[in-house]
Amino acid sequence: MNDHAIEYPAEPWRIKSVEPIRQTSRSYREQTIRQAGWNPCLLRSEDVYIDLFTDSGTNAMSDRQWAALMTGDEAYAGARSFYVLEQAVRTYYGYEHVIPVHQGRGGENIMSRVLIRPGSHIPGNMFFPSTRAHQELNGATFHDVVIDEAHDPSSGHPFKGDVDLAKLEAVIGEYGDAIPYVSLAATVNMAGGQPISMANLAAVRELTGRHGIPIMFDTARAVENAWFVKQREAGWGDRSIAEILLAMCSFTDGAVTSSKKDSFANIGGWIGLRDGELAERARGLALLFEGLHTYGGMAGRDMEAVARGIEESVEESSIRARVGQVEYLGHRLLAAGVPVVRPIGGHCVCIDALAVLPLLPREEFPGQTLAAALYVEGGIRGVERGGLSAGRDPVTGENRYPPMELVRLAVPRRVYTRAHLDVVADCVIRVHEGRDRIKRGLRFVHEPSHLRFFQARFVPAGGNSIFGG
Ligand code: P70
Repeated sequence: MNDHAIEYPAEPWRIKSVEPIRQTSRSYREQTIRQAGWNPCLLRSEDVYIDLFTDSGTNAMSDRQWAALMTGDEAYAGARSFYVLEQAVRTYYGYEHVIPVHQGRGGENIMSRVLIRPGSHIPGNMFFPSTRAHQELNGATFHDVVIDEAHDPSSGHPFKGDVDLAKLEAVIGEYGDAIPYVSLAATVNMAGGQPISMANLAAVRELTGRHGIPIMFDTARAVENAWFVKQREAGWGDRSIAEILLAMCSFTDGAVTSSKKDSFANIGGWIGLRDGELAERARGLALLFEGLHTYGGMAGRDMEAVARGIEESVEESSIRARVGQVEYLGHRLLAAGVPVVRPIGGHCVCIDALAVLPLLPREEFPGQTLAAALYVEGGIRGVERGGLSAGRDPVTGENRYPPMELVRLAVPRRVYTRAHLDVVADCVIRVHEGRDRIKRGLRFVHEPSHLRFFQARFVPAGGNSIFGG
């Protein structure tokens, strides 16, 4: 067990600007979730009390980031703000070539188009929906090579994002030349925000190096990963977060980053590469899909905000309080016997929906059902991370049911207070205690073909409501 940080630091900031939120009645929420097709994603945000749908783009920017917005250079070509962003990425992540994109998936699109050919195979430490969708759109097959513990919500393994080297070696043995790169994430979102260790990164680098296979890194939450390395991995406790981040990236050949996570920005992202020739090809595609290679779909002011956010993200007091807040929520739920993924992750607490609703068949989407129930109970919005998010197999068309069926409560950075998290914990605990009332799940009335969880609509499979008598 890794409950090393059961001390919850106070936030290293004070609040300068506030935004009202409102609580609604249960009957109002029953009506709104019905209108939203039982999909919390389709709710209006003003109908949500505490919004833990995502930590992406929902963070509070600092006064310095807001000030930086005013310094944005909006020149079409060669904006000063681009060079500010480029310098920040080079300094903190170490990639020589920096290509701005409008957000992470814009980078995934370009990276996938540049590197993948039909028939490619891509091993990775667990899938992420948008990452895998772009890989598959370009004709690749994804292979999950994460350690088994990552799929076990109750395993307390400190680095559930680690690659199983034997699994990776087997995929390399089978597909060799058809592997354009290994796709690594830090931290692993779908495992519940679980980190990859420095030792494992080094071992993957050594193995792929022998076969000449590059590593592409998803660094959306790499600062959170660096924090866990500092806390949990021998030899790294005395190193700064900035040093650890740079060391992590040094094992990789390139990165795609959504700046909407670690970097506190409301929009933005970038591709980082070491190879000049690859970067030139990526720039060419950025022109087509994002914008000129010195803004890539971002306004100059956004690039300023991201650059400033990168600097703030590696401040130790900042990352300590951020992860501490998530751990606070997780430990309150654990103490009340709610089954959540352990150890508590860097950006979210994930409820094990299969353990809460063991009688619901997977086809009725227990995770989505539980997410809807949390909203009805307390106006709390989480997101399903299970069968619905996994989508259908592109070849067979069958539903994919990953081993874990979770409801993710992602905590935006610098947005909610501990009192809000207590409200969330109390709500989840009440739903858990009354779980026997949830007798049936949901069935589709509208199923989109890509990233279906965002826009799917449902009706209760058992008739009028998910709540039986
Ligand atoms: C979330 C968001 C985005 C994300 C990510 C990782 C590890 C890339 C991206 C894409 C939003 C989201 C996106 C797709 C499906 C569900 C949720 N994660 N890599 O809430 O970045 O959003 O900027 O295009 O977590 O986890 P972007």
